[in-house]
Amino acid sequence: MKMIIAVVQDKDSNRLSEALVKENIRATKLASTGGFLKSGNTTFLIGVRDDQVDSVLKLVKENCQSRKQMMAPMSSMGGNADSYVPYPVEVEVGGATVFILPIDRFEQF
Ligand code: 2BA
Repeated sequence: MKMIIAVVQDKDSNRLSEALVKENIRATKLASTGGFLKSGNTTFLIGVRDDQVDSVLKLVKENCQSRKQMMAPMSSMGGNADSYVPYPVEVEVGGATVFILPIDRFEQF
């Protein structure tokens, strides 16, 4: 078994959950915050059999798109005067950041 952890943009999270439910894949959605932009994103925990990993990755790819986002001036460059950026910076936020971890043991009670 594998645990797929996928960080996706909030705008894509409903579409992805619907696609997972439709394919009968169980998942947990967590409200999360990006460390860099400090804005909300969604983290999915998806526990699946090894042979389901590729189809889940396909669903994530199909339902999550990358977008450009503006970072407000000085919102995350360290917060001191030396690193102050007086203009908004455009950042490309990926469709999904995905981690795939082995599961040692799975139990449900
Ligand atoms: P954030 O940390 O808010 O990052 C949003 C986007 O800002 C990133 O998109 C990247 O394009 C840019 N960015 C992040 N750190 C940067 C830096 N130090 N310098 C310049 N630009 C930077 P993505 O890479 O697609 O990441 C989207 C979200 O996925 C991240 O939101 C974070 O919540 C998560 N993430 C990405 N890489 C991760 C990692 N290695 N571990 C844990 N979470 C990660």
